[in-house]
Amino acid sequence: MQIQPRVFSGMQPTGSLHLGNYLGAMVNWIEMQKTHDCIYCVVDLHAITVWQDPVELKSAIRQVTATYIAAGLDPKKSILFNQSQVSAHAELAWVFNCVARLGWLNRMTQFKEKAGKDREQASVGLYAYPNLMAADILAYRATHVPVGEDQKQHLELARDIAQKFNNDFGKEIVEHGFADGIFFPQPEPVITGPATRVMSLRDGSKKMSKSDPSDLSRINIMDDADTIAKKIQKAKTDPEPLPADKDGFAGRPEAENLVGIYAALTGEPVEKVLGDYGGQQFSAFKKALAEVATEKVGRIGDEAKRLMDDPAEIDRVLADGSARARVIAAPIMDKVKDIVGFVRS
Ligand code: AQP
Repeated sequence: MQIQPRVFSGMQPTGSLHLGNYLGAMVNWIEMQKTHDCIYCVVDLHAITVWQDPVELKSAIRQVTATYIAAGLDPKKSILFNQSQVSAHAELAWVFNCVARLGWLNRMTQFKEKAGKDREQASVGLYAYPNLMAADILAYRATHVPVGEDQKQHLELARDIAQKFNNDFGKEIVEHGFADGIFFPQPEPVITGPATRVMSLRDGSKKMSKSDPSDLSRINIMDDADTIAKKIQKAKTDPEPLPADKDGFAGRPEAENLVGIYAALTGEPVEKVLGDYGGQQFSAFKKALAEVATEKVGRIGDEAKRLMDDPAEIDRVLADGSARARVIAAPIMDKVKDIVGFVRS
């Protein structure tokens, strides 16, 4: 049971995926399929850490799966599945609830942001979310985790949990045949590309997010061409023309964000975009941005909508992916139980 390079990542079915999810994470997922064994999950257990309407949740799970496939994830090559169908995630999360320390979770900034002022009313699941995320990754002993910048702190916590498990059970890990005393690897975050943190179109200091109450703040993959163009046209900017170089972004987060999105969508360096548009007004640039966004996002959205017409086929993909995920996770979970000291009969 050697540790081998393996990629794991996931998205929450808490609404339609947006440009931030795509550029921050999914572009790297698609690329890593070429070189690695990849497991991509629709993390429905994470979704219910805040209230989800059950009918909408079912639909969102299928929609996220359709978007994965439409964007270029190949269900024959990579494993695509929804988290709740593989019990190892919840089982290992419980073990990690007992490994992670309260002090570690207290430092998590995402919980503070999502719980807001009314912390007492937040679910226990929202608080323990990073432990479940560590379990998602380590149930497959995954080594690489492509995510956006906002997940960096959770990844560090997953590494701490892996390390503490290895330390706490060092003797047992060796007794169960892992001579170097390492059962869980230290998963590496893969946070690369020109758009690791895509910001809201309405406020350049906030990340683009599914849960932002304003739909104008994000470009959803499912948006039609007119809606995308309208959102870009209404995107917040400042009265100055576009800067000629990156230094000119100082104090102008909205300009930096729109140029970053354009660069990520076209594959051009930011310097080249500024070379072409520096000194021009936003109106001309927004027109060009709307064109590339409509072309790229529209194509993925159209294909996802087509796939959504056949929900039985999506469910079949999820069933197949879940079966393949269980084959990897079950023996790892058995070993965890042996190491921790549970009786298995
Ligand atoms: N704005 C973003 N820029 C770059 N990457 C982003 N990601 C999310 N927003 C951005 C990355 O997308 C992956 C999946 O995210 P998630 O669905 O698990 O939830 P999230 O990070 O909490 O994203 P949202 O859209 O803000 O959802 P809600 O509003 O439901 O919380 C992750 O790799 C994330 O880094």
